[in-house]
Amino acid sequence: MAFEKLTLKSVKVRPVLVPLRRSVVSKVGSFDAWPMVLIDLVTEEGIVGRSYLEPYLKQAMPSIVSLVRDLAAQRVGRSIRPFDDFQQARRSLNLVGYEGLTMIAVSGLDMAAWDALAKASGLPLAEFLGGSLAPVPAYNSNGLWLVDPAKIRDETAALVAEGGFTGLKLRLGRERLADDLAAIEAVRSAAGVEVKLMVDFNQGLGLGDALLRCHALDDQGLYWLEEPIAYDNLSGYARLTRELKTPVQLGENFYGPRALAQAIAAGAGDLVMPDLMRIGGVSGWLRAGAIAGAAGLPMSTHLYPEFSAHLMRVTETAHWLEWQDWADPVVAEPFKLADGLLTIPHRPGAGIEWNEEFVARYSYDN
Ligand code: SMN
Ligand code: MG
Repeated sequence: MAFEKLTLKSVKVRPVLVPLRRSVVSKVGSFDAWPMVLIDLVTEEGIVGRSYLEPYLKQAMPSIVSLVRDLAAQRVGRSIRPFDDFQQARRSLNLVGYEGLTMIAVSGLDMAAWDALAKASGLPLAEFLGGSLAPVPAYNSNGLWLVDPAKIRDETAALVAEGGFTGLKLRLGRERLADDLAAIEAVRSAAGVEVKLMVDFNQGLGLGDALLRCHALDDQGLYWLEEPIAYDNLSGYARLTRELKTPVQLGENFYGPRALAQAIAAGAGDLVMPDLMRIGGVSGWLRAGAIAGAAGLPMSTHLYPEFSAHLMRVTETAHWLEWQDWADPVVAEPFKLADGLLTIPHRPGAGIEWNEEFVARYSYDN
């Protein structure tokens, strides 16, 4: 059934803490369970737009929940218009800054709003945006954290088998270069030399150490070197990008499309990978995608594989989807992968509904 417009009736915002099959051990933190904020935008017409946020930090959840609730409360009784809502929400929080928590809250609501509009039109989000459904190339990012290199061989085999993956992400930045090299060798011996091996330092190095470590790894045939240094050190990224043969990847910490434009202007990377929670949801992604496309930079995704898969289908320079199954426990019908490709389900919207039994089980109040 199609509707002429959707009117916001209420919002439901629920924090959950979802167990992880493999603990995250990285330079940005270690996590055994994954905090998520589930957002339901309920409309007068009966359509419910859904999205989730993954704010990494349990302690950030109360602020995000309250920001999302406050922003939504201001819109009750109004039509859902994502681009207008995006501008108005940002303007209303301008005086505490456009980035950080502000952008996270704006992004979560924006994704749920687009989901609602696509559902109301009866189309999967990719088709609603003017694209088509086709399998999306994905790499597996569900493991290979900063663990003992001796454990990596078995984990690699398991990760490949989870979806016939031809690309894997390995976290690097161990104290000794020799241990990073041992980890790379362990992945290759289990997955074969053809495997596309993305490596992520999670901003763990200063520029001096990054120059040394990345030059030392530059002949390893790695697919990309992700976030070697602090995300906002654009001149440092520009230097690494100029000096290294291996493509430099960044972007999961771009807050809004303008940050992407600034990184491109600075020559700060070869590849970009915005995160929906920080780039500004679907609205922010569409704008970022246009900028990356005009600059000719390949654009990959970060987290949020369900929404991201739809968006890859309308991104000119779409590159790789990062696959994580972390939301699967609370999603009613998790997305499926085979032969390294994610299949977008033929369902209206982004295709996520909640598994209420598990949402109740993992409900979290701090
Ligand atoms: C990452 C994501 C989530 C937690 C830790 C690290 C990482 C990535 O930066 O790119 O997947
Ligand atoms: Mg990363």
